[in-house]
Amino acid sequence: MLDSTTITRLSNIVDAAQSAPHLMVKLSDQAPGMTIADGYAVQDELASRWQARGRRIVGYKAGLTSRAKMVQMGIEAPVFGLLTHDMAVPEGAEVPFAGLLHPRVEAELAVVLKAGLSGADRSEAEIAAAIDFVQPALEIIDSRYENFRFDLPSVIADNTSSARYVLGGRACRVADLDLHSTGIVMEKNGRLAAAAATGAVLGNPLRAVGMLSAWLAGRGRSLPAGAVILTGGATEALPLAAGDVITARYQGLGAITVRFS
Ligand code: OOG
Ligand code: MG
Repeated sequence: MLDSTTITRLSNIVDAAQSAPHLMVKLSDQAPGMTIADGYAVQDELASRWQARGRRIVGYKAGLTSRAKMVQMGIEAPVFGLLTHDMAVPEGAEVPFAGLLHPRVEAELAVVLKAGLSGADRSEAEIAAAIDFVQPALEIIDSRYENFRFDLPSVIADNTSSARYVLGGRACRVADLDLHSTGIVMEKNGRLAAAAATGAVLGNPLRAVGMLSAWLAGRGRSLPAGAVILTGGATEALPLAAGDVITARYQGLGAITVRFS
């Protein structure tokens, strides 16, 4: 693992690129030998800094959990990041394009927990029992790396490209849904742009919650009640331009629309 002086140096680079958004060179090019664990060490350091600045951590996101996303990014392993209160955009609000670098949008299923969840090997029933409701979500990702090109340690250090997210549509109980085959259609400026079923995410997006719980357990942590979890894009992410209107329609769960001003 990299020494703590190097983790601090890398954290300073990412912190600057996220705070006053600008593109940076792939972190692993600036620290040869950087590992996945080093990427999470940078993410942890940034999380402490955010909290010291009054940003509240409200949940987690899983990324690269669908084949479409893995193929798009050329990375074959899921990643985990943090959600803060100020990344949330209310449904129906306009998202200012200013302050974003080269954003993309993903249609995801969001999960909100009513009970804590801990440990590895949680069954689907145990995961479902901890869930308050699931709801459609759009995640706006905005890698701070040039051309959205990165490797695993670098994207993890950049909090897995997170920028904004919107929860919308209808909140539903897990028991009322078939999370293997719920359809999702994404429209860009009124035209079909991508489509998938929720099962594109690990066969059932609840598995992303189980993986997240297992990953946290390996670090002596757990998911608290109330946590919001984004389970990962079901289709490839769509590039955005100022003026775009994105609508994601979820079978039985309503629709979310976001407008980029
Ligand atoms: C990494 C984040 C991926 C998802 O839902 O798969 C992600 C990226 O593609 O920049 O959020
Ligand atoms: Mg995502």
